[in-house]
Amino acid sequence: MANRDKATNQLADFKKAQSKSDVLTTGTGAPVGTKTATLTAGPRGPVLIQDFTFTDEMAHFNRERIPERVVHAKGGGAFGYFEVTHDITKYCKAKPFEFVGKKTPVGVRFSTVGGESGSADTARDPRGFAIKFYSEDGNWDLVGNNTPIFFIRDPIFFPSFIHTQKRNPQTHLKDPDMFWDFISLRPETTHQVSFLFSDRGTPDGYRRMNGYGSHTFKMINGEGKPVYCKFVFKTDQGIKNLMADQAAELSKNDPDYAIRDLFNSIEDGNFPSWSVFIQVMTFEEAEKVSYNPFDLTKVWPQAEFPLIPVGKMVLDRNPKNYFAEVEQIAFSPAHMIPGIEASPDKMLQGRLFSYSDTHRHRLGSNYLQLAVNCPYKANARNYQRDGPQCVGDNQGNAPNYFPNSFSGPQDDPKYLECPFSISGDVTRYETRDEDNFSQVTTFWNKVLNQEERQRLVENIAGHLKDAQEFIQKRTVYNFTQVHPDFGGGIQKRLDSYKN
Ligand code: HDE
Repeated sequence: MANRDKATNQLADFKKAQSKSDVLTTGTGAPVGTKTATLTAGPRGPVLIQDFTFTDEMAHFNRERIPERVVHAKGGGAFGYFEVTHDITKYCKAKPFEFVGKKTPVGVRFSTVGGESGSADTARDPRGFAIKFYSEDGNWDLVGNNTPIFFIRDPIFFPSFIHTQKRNPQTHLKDPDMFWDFISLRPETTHQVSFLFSDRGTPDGYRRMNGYGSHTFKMINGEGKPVYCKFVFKTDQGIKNLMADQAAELSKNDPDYAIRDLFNSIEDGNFPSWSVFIQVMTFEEAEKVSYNPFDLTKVWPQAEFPLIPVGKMVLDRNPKNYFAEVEQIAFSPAHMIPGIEASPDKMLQGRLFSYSDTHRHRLGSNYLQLAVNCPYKANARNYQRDGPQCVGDNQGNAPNYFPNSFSGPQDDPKYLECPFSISGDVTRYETRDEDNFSQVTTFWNKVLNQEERQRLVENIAGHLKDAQEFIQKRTVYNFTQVHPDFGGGIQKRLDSYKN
């Protein structure tokens, strides 16, 4: 048959791999006589309640849907490995970086942010870039995006920000007034909004985009010495973006373009890979830099903090079952391992609470026991017991209290976090005017070429035109702080929509 790609051929390939069909059973494993007729009194019914074949399946069917992710609902995943190519043990003792040549299994999920689970994965949106490293010291999750920065720098805005990316509470429609009202009231969003409406806001699938841990993290070496760091994953496939009209076309005609592209590429043996780098800043340097190194709306200029090569990430296995391995995979920035610790970045701090909380809501309190989330290279031993959907032996007959005199799991001071000192009063520090434009000005002047600037202006005006006049004005004002041509270009394009 003409150009049936591997994704389309999945069932034919499944059949080829099966020597014979399994015996059909109920959920209890009892073999089933027929799957084509309910049990009825007489040929015309009624159906007998004792028809367990029917009620067993129907009752499970009624409970198949779990809550979708409140953000990043639409996504695709794959599995593979991270391999060390350069020694960074002088910075970090974490197991995945133990020696050159070491391979650590990974699970990765790419996603959009605002859209529902059935929405288009070619929408203009940041892309989630989440990696689970299954290490011998437990699972480490680096839950990043395809952008090195984010819209806001204080987590308190996150629920409201996400509400503006979703649907109007009455009309249930996407609402440009919501979107641009928030964006223009919080000028710290200017850097990421410029990134979002640039060509990189519509990447061509998941393979041709970079990934960033975005936050500043801490790396601790074997002597207990800490440095600050950032993680960068540069695609080996080369950056490729869709133009706005291509993305709009695909959103209509092939809303699963990115998932299909990733699946087929791996099935065809064309394994996507990323070269992994870190940036390192000492604590002394952090005191001296002219900007807040923990401000998530800012990058660390690579001229000041060059990329240090670390390794390569390769994705060479598709999920066997999407729900089991992609819908259920649960990432959290709080899932850290010895050698990796949090920085004071307020957004990272806010995330440390949120992710496990949302997983307990979506997947239940034993979500870490699900196969795809289980730290299978480590040995989770603790005093957590019971709870719904408890999978496995519930830690068997070991003591369930601590301290104890009966060989229960013991703590070890060598795994203590690296101590750090803190100064300053405890209060609520407003961050609205903490230098919102210097780095996006560099983005406009030095990163974008003239055609890219033109498309950026076009893309913003094409969306902003549907917001109310007073919101347009406030928005244009912010972009004018970046460059008069930026705000002026948007205003000119907005005026042309009125004629
Ligand atoms: Fe998320 N984010 N986030 N986020 N995020 C979630 O957890 C949250 C932020 C990111 O493929 C949620 O499992 C807060 C930045 C990815 O499963 C939730 C804040 C970055 C994914 C959550 C942020 C991300 C999520 C919803 C502001 C890039 C999908 C579903 C403080 C550095 C992971 C879930 C996957 C998912 C909270 C902002 C990346 C609600 C509170 C910044 C890639 O817990």
